[in-house]
Formats: sequence, structure tokens, C-alpha cells
Amino acid sequence: MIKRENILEVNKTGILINSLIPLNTKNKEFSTLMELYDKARSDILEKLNIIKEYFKEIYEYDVINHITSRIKTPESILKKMQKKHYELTYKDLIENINDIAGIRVICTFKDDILKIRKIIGKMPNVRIIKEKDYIKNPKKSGYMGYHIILENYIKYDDTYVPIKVEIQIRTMAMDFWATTEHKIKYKKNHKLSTKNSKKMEIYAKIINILDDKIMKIYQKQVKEKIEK
Ligand code: 0O2
Repeated sequence: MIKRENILEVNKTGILINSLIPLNTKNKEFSTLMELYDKARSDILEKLNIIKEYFKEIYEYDVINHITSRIKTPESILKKMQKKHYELTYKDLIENINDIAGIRVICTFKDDILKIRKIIGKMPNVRIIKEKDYIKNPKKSGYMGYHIILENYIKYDDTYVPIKVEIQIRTMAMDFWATTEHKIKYKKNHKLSTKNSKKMEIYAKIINILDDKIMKIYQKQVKEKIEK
């Protein structure tokens, strides 16, 4: 149970700010805030799991293959704030760090991404505030995925407060590239040589071609089944 007197104020717009409290990851204010992020995460996760089962029934395959989620560690939050030159305050944390609550939805076909995006847009108590389509516009590294930042309205004391959750939607093929690339980079301080970066960029393009080709085979099968 989150007790209001413990922490942060709710202003008119519902955003939690108390500029007088210094940001300290060891304090109760910080852990209370993290509890709210965790509530927002688990609420969206629960809704996505229901959608997973619903999609399976109507499309007769696992549109959503699997879902993972996490809360960013305090160390990782501070690292990101320092890297992006934000002030170490609750205000800057709440306003700028969008991926404290993170969910990854892994789907089967590229087309599934749009199905998932659409249904997320219809979730109750949820408002999409930012979207990035790294499939239409892959990152320089070759990274592909569809990112949504949403506000999930979570009950806090006698009111509802918007808590940000980042959802990354990827196909299994995109996820294979992203997770392996992350592991390879991790081995050497998050850096790849120019030669290897170029290779990874090409492999991302190959993966994208495979994603398209396999989806087309599936669509052809469905069409043939309907025509029979
Ligand atoms: P982790 O460990 O996955 O959390 P934002 O302020 O959030 O809108 P930001 O942080 O620049 O801006 O977000 P961006 O670039 O849209 O997406 C960041 C996340 O996308 C990363 O999170 C990765 O999960 C993923 N990502 C982006 N680019 C790459 C890439 O080149 N390779 C891989 N493997 N993943 C990528 P974090 O916080 O870096 O890490």
C-alpha cells in the first residue's frame, strides 16, 4: 500500500513533483516512486497477457509470442540521467526518463506489430504520448522495433496519476538481432569496431528481408485456405 504522506505531491496535471526532496535512490521517496512504476508495469503486462490469449483465439496462432518486462535499476536510471545531462532531481527523472517501466512484446510476423499497436491504443486508462517507428526508420546501428511511450493512470491515494511505461514491439527476428547485438556490444564496453558495426547493420537488413519473405509465405497460405 502506497502512503501519500511518504512522498511526492500530485499537482493539477497529475504529475508527481516535489522539487524540495533531493533525488536519492536509497530513500523511501525513491522506492515509493518505483512502486508506482512497478504497478503501472504490471497493470499493462496483465492487459497484454489477456490480449495475447484473445489474439491466439481469433488469429489461430501466437500473434504475441512472448512478453518480458522489467523495472530499470537505480544505477541504470542515474547512469542514463548523467549521460543525457539531466539534473539529478525527481522532476527531471519523471519528465525525461521514459523507460523506467519497460515492456517488450515479441510477435511472430511483421504485420502483427500493427495489430498490437492498435489494441494498445484502445486500452482503458492509457494515453499514448510518444511513438517511434524504428522499422520504417531503423537506427544507424540497424536496430529495428516499434517503441511506444504511454501514460498509464494508476490509482494513488484518492486520485489517478499518469505513470510512463515504454513498450517495445519487435518480431522474433528483430529481437534475435537486438538481443545478440546487445550481448556482443556488452562484451567490449558497448562498442563495436567500424567493420563489425557495418556487418551488424547488413545482418539487420538481411533479417528484415527474411521477416518480409516469411510473412508473405504465411499470407499466401492463409489466402489459399480461404479460397479452398
Ligand atoms: P535497455 O537495457 O534495453 O533498457 P527516450 O528518451 O527513451 O525516448 P532513448 O532512451 O534514446 O530515448 O530511446 P530509444 O533510442 O528510442 O530506445 C532505447 C532502447 O531501444 C534501448 O534501451 C534498447 O532497448 C533499444 N535500442 C535502441 N537502439 C538499439 C541498438 O542499436 N541496439 C540494441 N540492441 N538495442 C537498441 P536502453 O536503455 O539502451 O537499454
